[in-house]
Amino acid sequence: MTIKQAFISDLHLEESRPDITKLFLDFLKQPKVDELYILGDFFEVWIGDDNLTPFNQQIIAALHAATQRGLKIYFMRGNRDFLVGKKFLRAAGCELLPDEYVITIAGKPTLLMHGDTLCTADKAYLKFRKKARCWLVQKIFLLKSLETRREIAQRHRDASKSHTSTMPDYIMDVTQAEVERVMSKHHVFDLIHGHTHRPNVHEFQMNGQAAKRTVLAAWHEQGSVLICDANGKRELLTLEMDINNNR
Ligand SMILES: [Mn+2]
Repeated sequence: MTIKQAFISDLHLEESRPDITKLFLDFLKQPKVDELYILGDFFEVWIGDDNLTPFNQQIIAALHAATQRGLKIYFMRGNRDFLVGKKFLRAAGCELLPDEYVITIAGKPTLLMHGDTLCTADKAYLKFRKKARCWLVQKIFLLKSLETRREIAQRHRDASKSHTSTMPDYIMDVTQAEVERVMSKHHVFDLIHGHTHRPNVHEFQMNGQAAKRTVLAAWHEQGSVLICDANGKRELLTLEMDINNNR
């Protein structure tokens, strides 16, 4: 049996972008793949599994329905949806992946990541990340009312936007040394990640071997799905926005 694997990241799904939501839901109805890997920032923001807005429920129901039809869905957390928890995963039928996970694509071990931890020049973000990923900090946050959580999340997003816009370009991209450190640690020469919104395939030499880093595209103006088949063929599927379905 030939297995087809699809990789997406940085959809940043939110209520105010029904165009992107529709692209994803339409893709999910007939994905034509066996496994779907969501590599983080699937949601623009996730303030807790108990935030069951009609929008979130619609997404959960669609994911669940797709898994019922036989699609395996793997979910890796990003820097926007790191609070995705067990309740969401169970309801959506998705399996959680750790922040660094090696799978086999066409016989080759390939490392999957969201990509935020590769941007080691952004010290301010890494400091925030350390705090935000602490279980106690998360527990205290999740005890707050949904309204308070929504306000805090909005403040963080505003601060993050102004931080990102004032930082030089190279700081917001990955650090090559960190890429090679993590790849070496996992003994892989293939890496797929998102986060930077700089879709590309970077080929380089590592420990005397050819190595490859594939960066997935964000879903701002169109949808983007990397599809890999068992023979090593890779195809980039672009999903065009329906112009009649305006924002
Ligand atoms: Mn990200």
